[in-house]
Amino acid sequence: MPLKTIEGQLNAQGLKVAIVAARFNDFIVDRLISGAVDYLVRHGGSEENLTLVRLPGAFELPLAAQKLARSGNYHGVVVLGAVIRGATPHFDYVCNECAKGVAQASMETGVPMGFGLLTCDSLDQAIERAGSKAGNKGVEAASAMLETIRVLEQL
Ligand code: INI
Repeated sequence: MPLKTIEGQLNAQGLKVAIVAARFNDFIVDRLISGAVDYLVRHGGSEENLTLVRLPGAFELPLAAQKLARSGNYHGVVVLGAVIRGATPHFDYVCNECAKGVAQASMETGVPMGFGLLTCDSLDQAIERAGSKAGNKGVEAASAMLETIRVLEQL
């Protein structure tokens, strides 16, 4: 007997998406934004249906993501930022709060959110993940959000 399987088509046509991005480390985050936009447009989305919201840092991203999701105006949200470890434990607080907040906002609103927060030990690691050696995590976050939207439509 064939296994009943539900999967999402990677088709962004007609989807309204908010991209919530930090200004901190903007030279990295801008690459993540470009990757996410390029991915969505190449998968049938249109730039008119995309809204970019900029916030100071990763810590501020979840609240904006939650408000956008609650508005009912978006099928999904892509959260983008880059946290690079410094000499103090600040890194851990910012990363943890952002991850926790985005997960909570997505669960609470039922709106799929792609989590594209780089959490790196060095600038080199961030560069590698923003469109070079290790791919582009903005693309991955947009793809994960898109797939989740299309799966949830069928559940
Ligand atoms: N925010 C980031 O997005 N990335 C970082 O690397 C970072 N560091 O290292 O401090 C960072 N801090 C700012 C934080 O997100 C808040 O904007 C700030 O604490 C004000 O609330």
